[in-house]
Amino acid sequence: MVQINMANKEITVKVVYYGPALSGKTTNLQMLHELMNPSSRGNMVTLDTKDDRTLYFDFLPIEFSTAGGFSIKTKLFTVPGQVMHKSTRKVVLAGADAIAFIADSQTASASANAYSWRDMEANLKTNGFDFDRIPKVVQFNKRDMPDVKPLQDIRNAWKGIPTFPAVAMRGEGVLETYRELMSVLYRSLDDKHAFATKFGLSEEDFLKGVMKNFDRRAGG
Ligand SMILES: Nc1nc2c(ncn2[C@@H]2O[C@H](COP(=O)(O)OP(=O)(O)O)[C@@H](O)[C@H]2O)c(=O)[nH]1
Ligand SMILES: [Mg+2]
Repeated sequence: MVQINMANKEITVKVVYYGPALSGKTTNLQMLHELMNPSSRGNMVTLDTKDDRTLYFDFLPIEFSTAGGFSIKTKLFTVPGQVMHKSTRKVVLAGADAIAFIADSQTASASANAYSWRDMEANLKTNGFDFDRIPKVVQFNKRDMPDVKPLQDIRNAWKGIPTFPAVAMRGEGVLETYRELMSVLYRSLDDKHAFATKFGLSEEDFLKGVMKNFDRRAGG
């Protein structure tokens, strides 16, 4: 759940990468980390899912500032996709301000994607969230694989939710997905907290701040 500290002009948000096992959630975070300016990136925490008795997730903090002097702290998490980690997913998902759903484009993964989407919906609802109102983007990863669902079918099926093709392993589509995620996040926060009118924080400023972290010329 977003935390707003007006005295320090500090905003903290939580973003979750959700999806079935092995769809590329961890890879997305690793690539974001790699694409970031060395000078502005924090440490990524990756915990393996070999022992199913503990809570596991990945965590990547991304911090940026806006022209208006706001400091935005973004906490990125991934959930473990394996069916048995349901309770972990529910905990990680709690308080999410926006979600990137990472689907596996391979036709053989269609039912795993659908299962994970329903699991996400159920988890959000038991956490008391309005599923339709939480900002979401969908990434169709692994476009490099031979037997993938055609992009046109995907776009027809996901009307109303932004979808992005990706080959996360090569970094393709990773930043596009993240930028749109931050854009839908901004609009949802602006709806609830009037960022633009009350705080003078525009979407353009917000996204400029987001993308500054990935401009290697600026940070060195
Ligand atoms: N072919 C292909 N493999 C990928 C791609 N993205 C990730 N992978 C691989 O898929 C496997 C699972 O990725 P991972 O990020 O750990 O999935 P997670 O379970 O969703 O976190 C790893 O072996 C990755 O290298 C991609 O775009 N194409
Ligand atoms: Mg993972």
